[in-house]
Amino acid sequence: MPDFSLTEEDRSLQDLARKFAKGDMAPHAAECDRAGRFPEEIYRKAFELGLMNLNVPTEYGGSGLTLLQQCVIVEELAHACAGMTTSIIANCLALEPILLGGSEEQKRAILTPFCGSYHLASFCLTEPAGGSDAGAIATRARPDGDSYVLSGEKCFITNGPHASLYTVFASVDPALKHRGIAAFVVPRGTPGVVPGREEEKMGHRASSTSTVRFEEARIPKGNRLGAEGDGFSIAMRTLDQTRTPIGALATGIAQAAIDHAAAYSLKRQTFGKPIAEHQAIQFKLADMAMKVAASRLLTWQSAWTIDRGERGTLESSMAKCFASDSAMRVADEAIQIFGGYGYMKDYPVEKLLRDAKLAQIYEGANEIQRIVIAKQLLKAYE
Ligand code: COS
Repeated sequence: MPDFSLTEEDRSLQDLARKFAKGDMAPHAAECDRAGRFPEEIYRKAFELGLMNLNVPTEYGGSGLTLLQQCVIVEELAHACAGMTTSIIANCLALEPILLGGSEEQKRAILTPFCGSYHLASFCLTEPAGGSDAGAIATRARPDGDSYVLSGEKCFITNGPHASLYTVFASVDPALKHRGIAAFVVPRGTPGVVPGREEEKMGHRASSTSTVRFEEARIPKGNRLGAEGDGFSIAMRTLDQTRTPIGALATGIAQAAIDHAAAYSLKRQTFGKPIAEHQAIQFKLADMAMKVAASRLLTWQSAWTIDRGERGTLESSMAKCFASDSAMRVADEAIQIFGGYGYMKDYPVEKLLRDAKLAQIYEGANEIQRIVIAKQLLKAYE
């Protein structure tokens, strides 16, 4: 049975993240949500505190944290604002392909200067005609002498307009399907790299999302990660690593929903007593608490599995899928406990529902997670 008690170091990281979340993120969460403002000053501070490049080893200038430590931090940040958290952890997603597929020389040359000061990076896999079917991407990488020429369009790219580095997945040979995909590092200044307009989103409005177009963008062959056909495997292994923190993000949203709803239920009176004394409310709070505890356990179990060196494909999909489905239910019940007030923007719970929704969609829709889970499960019975 794994022991999930946090070490002193884990606890001090949790404290650091909690203080930053409460002091710097939470006071601006409603305003950024309403205005769709990208609070760069908060992201800079996250970088200065070592809360940004969490997965990058210290030898390349990152924070070098275990996945469990990353999850502990992400839950705290998401408790304050899931949108800001998405922008803060997008670097982990974008840099993971370099950690998994890059040579030692590439890691030193790319990660060390990147992590040395505040920079954002974007992971470019999804395309307008292909999100879930990642093996069918249409962006082309045409070899030409010492270069590749990239053409195509990526969409729903977190931090797209603000990134100084993109990790891009493109097909060198569409006939080979997923085996023809390669992964590349593309610096922002490359001619032909064109970030599109910011999307207007339902939630996560403090994060920025756009298309990124590659119009005959020429990049040196040395910017390819791994061999030509390694791209799909690099993308899948990246997502194995990064879906677990999405479980943590969803857990943070759900914990915030309980905290708001429980506090409100003790204050709000109906039929001559606080609504917390009505069983209808108690049953809701109890179900919400069980969902959050189970989400956190699945998330920590997945992180623990991956920290032990296992791939964690099954565990990360379970954590991401269960925690995000649970966050939707818990946020919904929090609104119900607030009644009409919960539907109003003056109260914090409607934002939680809008934010929870994205966790069911990004980093692989929950339908994809269920396919992955079923495939892994059935393997044991073959
Ligand atoms: N790690 C390493 N390799 C993996 C893998 C993993 N987790 N999952 C699959 N692969 C490999 C398989 O072993 C197989 O290898 P071979 O070339 O030796 O045959 C190959 O990848 C294809 O696997 P599979 O047949 O399972 O691929 P499918 O196209 O059927 O499905 C899914 C793959 C649906 C799981 C994948 O496309 C996916 O995760 N889609 C969602 C993408 C996503 O999350 N997008 C969000 C982007 S970030 S916002």
